[in-house]
Amino acid sequence: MAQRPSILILNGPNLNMLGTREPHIYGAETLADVQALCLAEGERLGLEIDFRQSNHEGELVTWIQQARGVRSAILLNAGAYTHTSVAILDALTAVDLPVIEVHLSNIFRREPFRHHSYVSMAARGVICGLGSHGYVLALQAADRLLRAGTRP
Ligand code: CA2
Repeated sequence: MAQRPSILILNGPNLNMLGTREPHIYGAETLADVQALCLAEGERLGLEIDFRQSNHEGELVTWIQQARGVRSAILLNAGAYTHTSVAILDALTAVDLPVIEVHLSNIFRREPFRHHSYVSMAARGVICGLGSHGYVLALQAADRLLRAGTRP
């Protein structure tokens, strides 16, 4: 049987705190709940899911680099690094994979410093403001892109 496409889902700093504070912004689910949603949707779509979180910019960069030639697509919620990290942008640009950017909150309804994303420059699409359902939608979008065989 052919191998299933492998999707790397990366979560940046403080997303391990989901469900513990600020539920009015980020929802009441924990990151483990979001992971379970993604695994279920991956199963439904026939995708292998590798779901990770790190509070360290360099670790995220390393994981992105390691995805080259191994993964089929990357879903990324880079947390606050979204708005600051040229290093993550450079890694995403170099990896030559379709990238979908996800945010739980609608970053455009929040503070002005959240309105700019370095990640977006390397992303095929951006989903924000729909909570954990955004991850499910991003997986569906990745599946569709991969089936269409489009380039990053
Ligand atoms: O809306 C998103 O998904 C964000 O990427 C979340 C980041 C934020 O810096 C971005 O601007 C938008 C922050 C994640 C922090 O999550 C927490 C959850 C609960 C308690 C504390 C932090």
